[in-house]
Amino acid sequence: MKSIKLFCLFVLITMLFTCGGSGGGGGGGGSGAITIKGTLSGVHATDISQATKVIVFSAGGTSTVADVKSNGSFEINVDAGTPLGLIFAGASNNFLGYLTLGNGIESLPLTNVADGVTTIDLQTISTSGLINSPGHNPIGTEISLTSAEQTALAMCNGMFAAVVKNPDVDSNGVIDILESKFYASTIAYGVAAGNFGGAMTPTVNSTVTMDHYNIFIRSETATDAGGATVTGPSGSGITNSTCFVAPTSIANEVSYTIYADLGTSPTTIPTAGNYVFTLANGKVLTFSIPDQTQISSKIVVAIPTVTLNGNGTINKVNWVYRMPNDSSSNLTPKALIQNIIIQINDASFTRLYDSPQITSDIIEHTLTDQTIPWATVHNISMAYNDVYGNHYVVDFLK
Ligand SMILES: [Ca+2]
Repeated sequence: MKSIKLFCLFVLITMLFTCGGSGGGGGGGGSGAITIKGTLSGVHATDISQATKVIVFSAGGTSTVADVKSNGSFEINVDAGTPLGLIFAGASNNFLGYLTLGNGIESLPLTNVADGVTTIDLQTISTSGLINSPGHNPIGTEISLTSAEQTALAMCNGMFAAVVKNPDVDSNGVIDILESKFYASTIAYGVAAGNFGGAMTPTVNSTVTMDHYNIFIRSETATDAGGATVTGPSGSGITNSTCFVAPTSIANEVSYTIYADLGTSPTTIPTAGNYVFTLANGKVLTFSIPDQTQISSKIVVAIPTVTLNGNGTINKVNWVYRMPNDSSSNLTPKALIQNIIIQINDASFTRLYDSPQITSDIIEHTLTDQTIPWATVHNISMAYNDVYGNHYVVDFLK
């Protein structure tokens, strides 16, 4: 299986070059403007009364700031189409708390907003420590998500949620966005998801095999580019490991990767806990990676169906997105997915075909090269980015 690992690594690095870092802007609007509003209250009124600003930000680092009025109410205008974290700041730009929608969804997933919605009123927001819960939860009303989509979203928003819960990644007491900094982390998985077994649609394993992972961090501060080491939590197998400087096409963006240079990771999923990156300039960035032990059943898989021409060459590939253990969970692509690339390889892992990057609203691709014999195909990789900028290379053997 080592050859598959190395192959998947190559795919990941290829995607980095293609995508320009770790997901960039997180998809992008086009779904219209929305006003988010609410009123702060709750048992921790003393703390929350100190809130002077409400901030929303995307996994790509775009942000909007609005004032909290003296009566605790706020309104902030955002673009739909991208998940957003929502946090509160005090007068000294200190972090006071974040909005949760419950069940592990620590962001406003504005990727599948119902038609005609222009306002989401969170109503009275109750506070417990740093956790803020809306009086009105928009999931299921203004935001359309099935139960399966909520489960998948909770899994894939974990890395972004870690920054929502700790938006002062450099630990200097000031929310990074409010000091013109942005740090983010994403994850990439190589996944062995099933076999075609002679059919034109593969059989999907109910729990897929996580083959390896890479963790990416990125900074929008150019002076962070001098190199980095990382130490993970106990059991991670990562101690003072040198990070690989990952390519990015975004100006001033610095990206580091764990394990891109080694070709494999010490465990198939990262151990939950704090990963402390020490940069050559002395800066220390702490990212908390959430529990990944459910990923093999809660990951989204893109399942291809291949259609041949009369002469045995591949005509087109269609696909659906679903969870491995729930064949009925036909997921709405735009709720979870940014884009996908289809990669077809022969037995020596020579690339036979690369699709262009395909946006989530498209689930069929007719090959621009109609001369590839199905008989020579060894595997198909459905390599997609989720709406939080995480990467997944979902591999099916023939
Ligand atoms: Ca900071």
